[in-house]
Amino acid sequence: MSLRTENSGFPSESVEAKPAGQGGLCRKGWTSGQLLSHSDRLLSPMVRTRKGGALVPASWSLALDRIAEAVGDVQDRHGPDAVGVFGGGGLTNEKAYQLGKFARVVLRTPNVDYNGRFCMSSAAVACNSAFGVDRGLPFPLSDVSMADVVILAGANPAATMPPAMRFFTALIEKGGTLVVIDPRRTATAKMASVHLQPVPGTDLALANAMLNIAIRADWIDREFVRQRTSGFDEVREAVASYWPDRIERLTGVPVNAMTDVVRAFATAEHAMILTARGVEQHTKGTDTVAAFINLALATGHAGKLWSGFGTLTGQGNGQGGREHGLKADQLPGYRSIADPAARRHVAEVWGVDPDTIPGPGTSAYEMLSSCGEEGGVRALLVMGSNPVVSAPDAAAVESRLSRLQFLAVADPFMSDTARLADVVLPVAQWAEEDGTTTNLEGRVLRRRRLRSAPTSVRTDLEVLSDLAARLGHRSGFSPVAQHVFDELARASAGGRADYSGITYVALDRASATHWPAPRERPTGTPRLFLDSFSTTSGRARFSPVFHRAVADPPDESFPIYLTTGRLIFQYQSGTQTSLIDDLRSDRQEPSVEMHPFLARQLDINDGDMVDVTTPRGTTTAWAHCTSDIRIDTVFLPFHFPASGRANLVTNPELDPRSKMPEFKVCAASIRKHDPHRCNVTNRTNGHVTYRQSPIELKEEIW
Ligand SMILES: Nc1nc2c(c(=O)[nH]1)N[C@H]1C(S)=C(S)[C@@H](COP(=O)(O)OP(=O)(O)OC[C@H]3O[C@@H](n4cnc5c(=O)[nH]c(N)nc54)[C@H](O)[C@@H]3O)O[C@H]1N2
Ligand SMILES: Nc1nc2c(c(=O)[nH]1)N[C@H]1C(S)=C(S)[C@@H](COP(=O)(O)OP(=O)(O)OC[C@H]3O[C@@H](n4cnc5c(=O)[nH]c(N)nc54)[C@H](O)[C@@H]3O)O[C@H]1N2
Ligand SMILES: [Mo]
Repeated sequence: MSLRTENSGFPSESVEAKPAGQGGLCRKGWTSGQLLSHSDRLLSPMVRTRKGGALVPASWSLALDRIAEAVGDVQDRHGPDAVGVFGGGGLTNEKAYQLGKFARVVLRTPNVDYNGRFCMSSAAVACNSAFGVDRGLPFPLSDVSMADVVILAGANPAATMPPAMRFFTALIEKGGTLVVIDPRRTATAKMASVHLQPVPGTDLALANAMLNIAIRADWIDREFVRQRTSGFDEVREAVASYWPDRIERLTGVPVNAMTDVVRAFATAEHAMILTARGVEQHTKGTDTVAAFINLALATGHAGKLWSGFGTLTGQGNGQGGREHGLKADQLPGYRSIADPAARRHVAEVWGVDPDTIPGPGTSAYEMLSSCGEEGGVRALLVMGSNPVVSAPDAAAVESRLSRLQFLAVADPFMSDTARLADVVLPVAQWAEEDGTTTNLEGRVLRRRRLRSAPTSVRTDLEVLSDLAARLGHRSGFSPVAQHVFDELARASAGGRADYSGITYVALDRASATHWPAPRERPTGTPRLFLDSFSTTSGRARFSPVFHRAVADPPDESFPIYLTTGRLIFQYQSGTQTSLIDDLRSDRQEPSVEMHPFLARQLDINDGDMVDVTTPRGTTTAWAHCTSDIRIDTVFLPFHFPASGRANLVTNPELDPRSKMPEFKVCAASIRKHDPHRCNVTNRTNGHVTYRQSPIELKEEIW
């Protein structure tokens, strides 16, 4: 999402500069200029002089010395792996690259990961395995309006990507069909031609049933399957038992609705499936994405113009953030850290011996949950994330972070995570520094510095350069974004995400370039797969995948499905949007969406304060009654801090392949808020759990 603003005195970007949004900005974008000069902005490093003491302003040299000393001390006593790095998908490509290099070269720790693990990791694993590459969309976003049928699974772009809505609107206006799969009747679902409203956590079964229908109706593109894919027979066998009427009972989606959607999709000339977090943030998120990819491949809707599978990106640099080595298992250029050839190539660019580059480290949640533990991380550097609000089972994460020997946070604001830190570094914001980001289409965009940062703050690149110098690396960590980009481009050469043909000069001249852009094809590749897929065989791979229950399914004590997600005028963990007055007026307090029938059964009225409880704990929110949600499901936005955190109750169980937590479904109970009625403490971590007698959802309201 673009963050340039007009009302803050900056020129709005031209349509050419931001083609994916065609120059449009959502309201968060228009107002984010307020953050540059906001009075809550951090203007001095803050240091805690003793454990349990207050954070007090300090000089940069004192703050950086404290970090270097703590790193040295922890590593002397517990080894290099005891220091961890936690980054963010909002950081520019240059910062993501430099932070991954800093971890491997300066800290020599394998433990580096980032909040993108909570974002797009399931889609990334599924796309790599099916197509041999992970680029959110293998085509420009504007292609959406050229398709005849688009299925949006677990995505609510009307709230989360408003500038992209013009393409969906154009699709509908020219008579195309938009199908939305979401347990809630969202603003996006209201625009759609068809809305399927499944039980949370059942999309894999739904996709398999849709493929079952397509196979039995002979809507398979046999020629495409034969010529351009591998593994279909196994998938045909896998979906054979996904009889639509059986899956109707599991998902709540009527057979005739499934059939109508499959007919429209499979028989369309051009059709797409786009997924987002609604189907990805599950313990079976990777397999669910694979099930939708299977459907697209079997019907021949991939590797062709105006057709294909894609996933909608999240954060400002959600795509670029996962290409340059900020992931525990990855080196720049989207290379595997376990691949000897990749290690040799990157080691040469870094000027180090390949054997000194650590192997794969722990994933984001695993790292957070190892904090302060024997054999785990003892000192952590956080840059560009606020896990106290955004990580699952947040109270447990918060208590682990407090048990660290040392926590450093670089943030323009005093986030809830920064409040726990021993050292907080105030850093520059987007308009005050150069860099590049890569959007969901793999299009590399130049971000130009528009004004100077306050003199007392430094950029993240300066912070890494200063820290590297203190830890014995006086070269190799340039604070200049363009130098870092040039090195990143060399490190990526020959990798999956090849930037080696891209330069700042070229980006400044043309609008932007889609990777892969190797030196011999610097103009890049807007559309992938038209001739062949990026796998070694050139064929797309089917994967047989099977439905399984959610990790924490409803039972008598916790009878309701809870899902979480976003509101249009709030952003992420709220560090930034909570400061903007215009945005605070819109549902600025924690709220829980529930169907009026469910509310009536629970004796709850619209506007009551309620406790939402799961085996992890309780969060408190205002009841927001709406018939736009399934009767058996409630929805919590995750933007709010303190006792309104949705993540106090979410399930940290991980997808075994992507290590994505199950943010999108767990079992909950709900009751009117009553501070005196907490009657059960059943958690090892000491959190109090409220219990209620089981509700019986009456037959006739279903
Ligand atoms: N306003 C706003 N915009 C944002 C952000 C923000 O915080 N605020 N964040 C950005 C980021 S980082 C991201 S990742 C994107 C996310 O963008 P989206 O993925 O569109 O957003 P979510 O609200 O997380 O989830 C989308 C939908 O999934 C549905 N859902 C929940 N459970 C299930 C399920 O089991 N099956 C299905 N089919 N659907 C389900 C929810 O009801 C929700 O409407 O948004 C980006 N844009
Ligand atoms: N329950 C639930 N939880 C979720 C999700 C969900 O759907 N449900 N979604 C997940 C997803 S998709 C995501 S992406 C995560 C996001 O959650 P977080 O990782 O917490 O992301 P943000 O809230 O954007 O936090 C970014 C922090 O970095 C700071 N910051 C911004 N720009 C910069 C910069 O340039 N440098 C530095 N050093 N700091 C900067 C901001 O002020 C803020 O404090 O949340 C995840 N958590
Ligand atoms: Mo995200």
